[in-house]
Amino acid sequence: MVDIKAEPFAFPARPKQLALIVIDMQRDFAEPGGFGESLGNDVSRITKIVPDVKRLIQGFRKAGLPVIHTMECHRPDLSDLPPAKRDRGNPLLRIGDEGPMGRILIAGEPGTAILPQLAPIDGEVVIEKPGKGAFYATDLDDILKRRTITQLVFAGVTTEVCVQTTMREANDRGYECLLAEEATESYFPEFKAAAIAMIRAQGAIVGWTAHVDDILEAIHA
Ligand code: C5J
Repeated sequence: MVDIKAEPFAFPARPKQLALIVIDMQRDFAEPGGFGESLGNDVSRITKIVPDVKRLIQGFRKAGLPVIHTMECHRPDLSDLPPAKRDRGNPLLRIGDEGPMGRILIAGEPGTAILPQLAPIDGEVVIEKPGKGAFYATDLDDILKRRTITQLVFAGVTTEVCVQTTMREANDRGYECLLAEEATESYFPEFKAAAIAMIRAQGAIVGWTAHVDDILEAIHA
C-alpha cells in the first residue's frame, strides 16, 4: 500500500487495484462549435487542463496501471437519447444536430472524438456512455471487476456533472475514488470548487481529492 497525499486525509492506494478514469475529454466539450459551446459555455477553460490530464495519463501508463477513457455519446438513430435530454433548454445545437464538427455527441462523428493529445492507445478501454454517469447503461463495472480494480483516480470534464456523477455511482458500488484537482474542470469555476468541497466533506463522503504531482509521485514510488 502507498499513501497518496490527499484531502481530507491520505488516500491509501493499493497500486495493483488502481485505475485512472478519464471522463469525456472530447472535442465536443473543449472546442468551438461543439456541444459545450452550443450551451453558451466558454470552452477555453477545458483546453487549459489538457497538459495536466496528459501527464496523469502518461504517469499511469509508465507505472503500468490501467487507463480507461469515457465518451458521452449517442447512437446515430438517437434510440438511446431520451427526449428529456435532447429537448432540455435552448441550445444553439441539440444532440444529434449537424454542427461544424459533425453531428453533436453522436458516436463516430469527428466532434465526438477524444482530443487527439489525449487519445487512447492500443489496449486501453473506451466506454461510450449515453448518460452523465459512466456506470449507467455501460459495462464499466464488469470490466473493473474482471480486472480486480477497487480504487479509481478521476480526471476529465465537467467536474460537477459527468465526473461527480460517475464518482457517486462508483462510490455506491464500493469503489474508493480520488479526484485529481488540476486534471478536472468545469465551465463554472465556482461549481468546480463546490464539487471538490462536497466530494471530500464529511470524512470523504464521496471520495478524496489530490494534486496531480502527489498522485504521480506516489504511483512511481
Ligand atoms: C455535460 C459532461 N456537462 N461530460 N457532460 O453535459 O460533463
